[in-house]
Amino acid sequence: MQIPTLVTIAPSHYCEKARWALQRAGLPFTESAWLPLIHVYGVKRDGGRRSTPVLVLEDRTLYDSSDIMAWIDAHPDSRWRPYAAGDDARRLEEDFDERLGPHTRRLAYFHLLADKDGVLEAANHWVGPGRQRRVFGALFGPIRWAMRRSMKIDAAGAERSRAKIDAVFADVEALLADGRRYLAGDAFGAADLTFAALAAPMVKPDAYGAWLPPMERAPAGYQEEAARYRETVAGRFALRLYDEARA
Ligand SMILES: N[C@@H](CCC(=O)N[C@@H](CS)C(=O)NCC(=O)O)C(=O)O
Repeated sequence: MQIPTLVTIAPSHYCEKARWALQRAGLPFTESAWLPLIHVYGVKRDGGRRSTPVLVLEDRTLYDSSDIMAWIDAHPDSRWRPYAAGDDARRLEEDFDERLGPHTRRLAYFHLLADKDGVLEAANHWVGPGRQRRVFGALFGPIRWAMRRSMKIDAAGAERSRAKIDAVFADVEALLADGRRYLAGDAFGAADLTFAALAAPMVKPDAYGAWLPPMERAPAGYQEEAARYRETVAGRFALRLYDEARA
Protein backbone atom coordinates (compact mmCIF):
# COMPACT_ATOMS: atom_id res chain seq x y z
CA MET A 1 0.00 0.00 0.00
CA GLN A 2 1.21 3.47 -0.94
CA ILE A 3 2.10 5.74 1.99
CA PRO A 4 0.12 9.03 1.78
CA THR A 5 2.02 12.19 0.85
CA LEU A 6 1.31 15.38 2.74
CA VAL A 7 2.09 18.33 0.49
CA THR A 8 2.83 21.42 2.55
CA ILE A 9 4.08 24.94 2.64
CA ALA A 10 6.60 24.00 5.32
CA PRO A 11 5.90 26.74 7.90
CA SER A 12 2.13 26.94 7.29
CA HIS A 13 0.00 26.49 10.40
CA TYR A 14 -2.84 24.78 8.46
CA CYS A 15 -0.19 22.29 7.31
CA GLU A 16 1.00 21.97 10.91
CA LYS A 17 -2.60 21.14 11.84
CA ALA A 18 -2.63 18.26 9.33
CA ARG A 19 0.91 17.11 10.19
CA TRP A 20 0.23 17.06 13.93
CA ALA A 21 -3.12 15.27 13.44
CA LEU A 22 -1.52 12.54 11.29
CA GLN A 23 1.32 12.08 13.77
CA ARG A 24 -1.09 12.03 16.70
CA ALA A 25 -3.12 9.35 14.92
CA GLY A 26 0.02 7.30 14.29
CA LEU A 27 -0.72 7.13 10.56
CA PRO A 28 2.43 7.02 8.40
CA PHE A 29 2.97 9.65 5.72
CA THR A 30 5.78 11.39 3.91
CA GLU A 31 5.94 15.16 3.65
CA SER A 32 6.63 17.04 0.44
CA ALA A 33 7.60 20.46 1.82
CA TRP A 34 7.62 23.68 -0.20
CA LEU A 35 8.42 27.32 0.27
CA PRO A 36 5.70 29.97 -0.17
CA LEU A 37 4.74 30.59 -3.80
CA ILE A 38 7.19 27.98 -5.06
CA HIS A 39 4.59 25.64 -3.55
CA VAL A 40 2.28 26.32 -6.51
CA TYR A 41 4.61 24.23 -8.69
CA GLY A 42 4.93 21.49 -6.05
CA VAL A 43 1.24 21.28 -5.24
CA LYS A 44 0.20 21.06 -8.89
CA ARG A 45 2.91 18.50 -9.60
CA ASP A 46 1.62 16.30 -6.78
CA GLY A 47 -1.99 16.49 -7.91
CA GLY A 48 -3.31 19.36 -5.79
CA ARG A 49 -4.77 22.72 -6.81
CA ARG A 50 -2.96 25.52 -5.05
CA SER A 51 -3.87 25.63 -1.37
CA THR A 52 -2.05 23.47 1.17
CA PRO A 53 -2.22 21.10 2.98
CA VAL A 54 -2.97 18.41 0.41
CA LEU A 55 -3.00 14.73 1.32
CA VAL A 56 -2.40 12.45 -1.65
CA LEU A 57 -3.87 9.00 -1.01
CA GLU A 58 -3.73 5.92 -3.18
CA ASP A 59 -7.28 6.34 -4.46
CA ARG A 60 -8.03 10.07 -4.01
CA THR A 61 -6.65 13.41 -2.88
CA LEU A 62 -7.81 15.57 0.03
CA TYR A 63 -7.49 19.34 -0.35
CA ASP A 64 -8.34 20.75 3.05
CA SER A 65 -7.08 20.27 6.62
CA SER A 66 -10.60 19.50 7.88
CA ASP A 67 -11.07 16.80 5.22
CA ILE A 68 -7.77 15.31 6.38
CA MET A 69 -9.05 15.42 9.98
CA ALA A 70 -12.26 13.63 8.94
CA TRP A 71 -10.24 10.99 7.06
CA ILE A 72 -8.15 10.41 10.21
CA ASP A 73 -11.27 10.14 12.37
CA ALA A 74 -12.69 7.43 10.12
CA HIS A 75 -9.44 5.53 9.57
CA PRO A 76 -9.48 2.03 11.11
CA ASP A 77 -5.80 2.24 12.14
CA SER A 78 -6.01 5.71 13.71
CA ARG A 79 -4.90 5.83 17.37
CA TRP A 80 -6.76 9.10 17.83
CA ARG A 81 -10.37 10.13 17.31
CA PRO A 82 -10.41 13.88 16.68
CA TYR A 83 -14.21 14.07 16.69
CA ALA A 84 -14.88 11.97 19.79
CA ALA A 85 -16.69 15.02 21.19
CA GLY A 86 -19.00 15.18 18.16
CA ASP A 87 -20.44 18.34 16.63
CA ASP A 88 -18.94 20.70 19.24
CA ALA A 89 -15.47 19.70 18.08
CA ARG A 90 -16.40 20.15 14.40
CA ARG A 91 -18.03 23.52 15.01
CA LEU A 92 -15.04 24.87 16.95
CA GLU A 93 -12.59 23.55 14.39
CA GLU A 94 -14.47 25.35 11.62
CA ASP A 95 -14.66 28.53 13.67
CA PHE A 96 -10.88 28.56 14.29
CA ASP A 97 -10.21 27.75 10.63
CA GLU A 98 -12.21 30.78 9.58
CA ARG A 99 -11.74 33.31 12.36
CA LEU A 100 -8.23 32.60 13.65
CA GLY A 101 -5.98 31.02 11.01
CA PRO A 102 -5.89 33.86 8.46
CA HIS A 103 -5.16 36.39 11.21
CA THR A 104 -2.30 34.73 13.09
CA ARG A 105 -0.74 34.11 9.68
CA ARG A 106 -1.04 37.72 8.60
CA LEU A 107 0.23 39.14 11.89
CA ALA A 108 3.20 36.76 12.05
CA TYR A 109 4.14 37.43 8.42
CA PHE A 110 3.75 41.16 9.01
CA HIS A 111 6.64 41.01 11.48
CA LEU A 112 8.72 38.14 10.13
CA LEU A 113 8.77 39.00 6.42
CA ALA A 114 10.51 42.28 7.25
CA ASP A 115 13.59 40.26 8.24
CA LYS A 116 14.90 38.95 4.90
CA ASP A 117 17.97 37.23 6.40
CA GLY A 118 15.81 35.57 9.05
CA VAL A 119 13.38 34.21 6.43
CA LEU A 120 16.20 32.89 4.25
CA GLU A 121 17.80 31.18 7.23
CA ALA A 122 14.45 29.63 8.11
CA ALA A 123 14.02 28.46 4.50
CA ASN A 124 17.25 26.45 4.85
CA HIS A 125 15.71 24.62 7.78
CA TRP A 126 12.39 24.08 6.01
CA VAL A 127 13.58 22.59 2.73
CA GLY A 128 17.38 22.35 2.91
CA PRO A 129 19.90 24.29 0.86
CA GLY A 130 19.05 22.87 -2.59
CA ARG A 131 17.51 24.28 -5.73
CA GLN A 132 14.17 25.30 -4.24
CA ARG A 133 15.92 27.38 -1.58
CA ARG A 134 18.18 28.99 -4.17
CA VAL A 135 15.24 29.99 -6.37
CA PHE A 136 13.41 31.34 -3.32
CA GLY A 137 16.47 33.40 -2.37
CA ALA A 138 16.89 34.77 -5.89
CA LEU A 139 13.19 35.69 -6.15
CA PHE A 140 12.71 36.78 -2.55
CA GLY A 141 11.81 40.40 -3.38
CA PRO A 142 8.98 39.59 -5.82
CA ILE A 143 7.78 36.65 -3.69
CA ARG A 144 7.55 38.85 -0.61
CA TRP A 145 5.75 41.52 -2.61
CA ALA A 146 3.23 38.95 -3.91
CA MET A 147 2.65 37.51 -0.42
CA ARG A 148 2.08 40.94 1.07
CA ARG A 149 -0.29 41.84 -1.71
CA SER A 150 -2.35 38.62 -1.75
CA MET A 151 -2.72 38.41 2.03
CA LYS A 152 -3.03 42.17 2.60
CA ILE A 153 -0.02 42.11 4.88
CA ASP A 154 0.44 45.73 5.92
CA ALA A 155 0.08 47.83 9.08
CA ALA A 156 -3.68 48.27 8.66
CA GLY A 157 -4.16 44.54 7.98
CA ALA A 158 -2.03 43.68 11.02
CA GLU A 159 -4.19 45.95 13.17
CA ARG A 160 -7.41 44.28 11.94
CA SER A 161 -5.93 40.82 12.49
CA ARG A 162 -4.79 41.69 16.02
CA ALA A 163 -8.38 42.57 16.92
CA LYS A 164 -9.67 39.31 15.39
CA ILE A 165 -7.10 37.21 17.25
CA ASP A 166 -7.92 38.99 20.50
CA ALA A 167 -11.63 38.21 19.98
CA VAL A 168 -10.98 34.48 19.38
CA PHE A 169 -8.58 34.31 22.34
CA ALA A 170 -11.28 35.93 24.51
CA ASP A 171 -13.82 33.31 23.33
CA VAL A 172 -11.40 30.51 24.22
CA GLU A 173 -10.75 32.08 27.62
CA ALA A 174 -14.52 32.23 28.22
CA LEU A 175 -14.87 28.52 27.35
CA LEU A 176 -12.03 27.60 29.70
CA ALA A 177 -13.49 29.66 32.56
CA ASP A 178 -15.50 26.68 33.87
CA GLY A 179 -12.25 24.79 34.51
CA ARG A 180 -12.46 22.38 31.57
CA ARG A 181 -9.18 20.91 30.33
CA TYR A 182 -10.24 20.61 26.70
CA LEU A 183 -12.44 22.78 24.51
CA ALA A 184 -14.96 20.06 23.65
CA GLY A 185 -15.47 16.82 25.56
CA ASP A 186 -13.05 15.34 28.06
CA ALA A 187 -10.10 14.45 25.84
CA PHE A 188 -7.75 16.19 23.43
CA GLY A 189 -9.63 16.52 20.14
CA ALA A 190 -9.91 18.35 16.83
CA ALA A 191 -10.96 21.64 18.45
CA ASP A 192 -7.90 21.67 20.74
CA LEU A 193 -5.41 20.72 18.06
CA THR A 194 -6.86 23.22 15.61
CA PHE A 195 -6.78 26.06 18.11
CA ALA A 196 -3.21 25.31 19.20
CA ALA A 197 -1.87 24.87 15.65
CA LEU A 198 -3.55 27.99 14.32
CA ALA A 199 -2.55 30.07 17.35
CA ALA A 200 1.04 28.82 17.06
CA PRO A 201 2.42 31.56 14.77
CA MET A 202 1.76 34.07 17.56
CA VAL A 203 2.58 31.95 20.64
CA LYS A 204 5.59 30.14 19.19
CA PRO A 205 5.51 26.72 20.88
CA ASP A 206 8.86 24.94 21.13
CA ALA A 207 7.39 21.77 19.62
CA TYR A 208 6.00 23.42 16.46
CA GLY A 209 6.45 20.95 13.59
CA ALA A 210 8.45 23.33 11.37
CA TRP A 211 11.51 25.31 12.41
CA LEU A 212 10.81 28.78 13.82
CA PRO A 213 13.51 31.32 14.74
CA PRO A 214 14.58 31.47 18.40
CA MET A 215 12.64 34.26 20.07
CA GLU A 216 15.72 36.39 20.73
CA ARG A 217 16.56 36.46 17.02
CA ALA A 218 13.05 37.30 15.83
CA PRO A 219 12.24 40.94 14.96
CA ALA A 220 11.53 43.07 18.06
CA GLY A 221 7.90 43.71 17.05
CA TYR A 222 7.27 39.97 16.82
CA GLN A 223 8.94 39.33 20.18
CA GLU A 224 6.75 41.88 21.95
CA GLU A 225 3.55 40.73 20.33
CA ALA A 226 4.23 37.01 20.83
CA ALA A 227 5.17 37.63 24.48
CA ARG A 228 1.80 39.29 25.02
CA TYR A 229 -0.15 36.40 23.42
CA ARG A 230 1.88 33.81 25.31
CA GLU A 231 0.76 35.39 28.59
CA THR A 232 -2.97 35.26 27.84
CA VAL A 233 -5.13 32.42 29.19
CA ALA A 234 -5.75 31.15 25.63
CA GLY A 235 -2.08 31.48 24.72
CA ARG A 236 -1.03 29.51 27.80
CA PHE A 237 -3.64 26.90 26.90
CA ALA A 238 -2.21 26.51 23.38
CA LEU A 239 1.30 26.14 24.82
CA ARG A 240 0.06 23.54 27.32
CA LEU A 241 -1.53 21.53 24.51
CA TYR A 242 1.76 21.58 22.62
CA ASP A 243 3.62 20.44 25.72
CA GLU A 244 1.19 17.66 26.47
CA ALA A 245 0.04 16.44 23.09
CA ARG A 246 2.75 17.17 20.51
CA ALA A 247 5.40 14.49 20.62
N1 LIG B 1 -9.23 25.92 4.66
C1 LIG B 1 -7.90 25.53 4.24
C2 LIG B 1 -6.98 26.71 4.41
C3 LIG B 1 -5.58 26.40 4.00
C4 LIG B 1 -4.70 27.62 3.74
O1 LIG B 1 -5.09 28.77 3.97
N2 LIG B 1 -3.47 27.33 3.25
C5 LIG B 1 -2.50 28.33 2.94
C6 LIG B 1 -1.24 28.13 3.75
S1 LIG B 1 -1.40 28.68 5.42
C7 LIG B 1 -2.04 28.20 1.50
O2 LIG B 1 -1.78 27.11 1.02
N3 LIG B 1 -1.88 29.34 0.84
C8 LIG B 1 -1.24 29.44 -0.44
C9 LIG B 1 -2.16 29.49 -1.62
O3 LIG B 1 -3.40 29.35 -1.45
O4 LIG B 1 -1.61 29.62 -2.69
C10 LIG B 1 -7.47 24.33 5.07
O5 LIG B 1 -7.88 24.23 6.24
O6 LIG B 1 -6.76 23.47 4.58
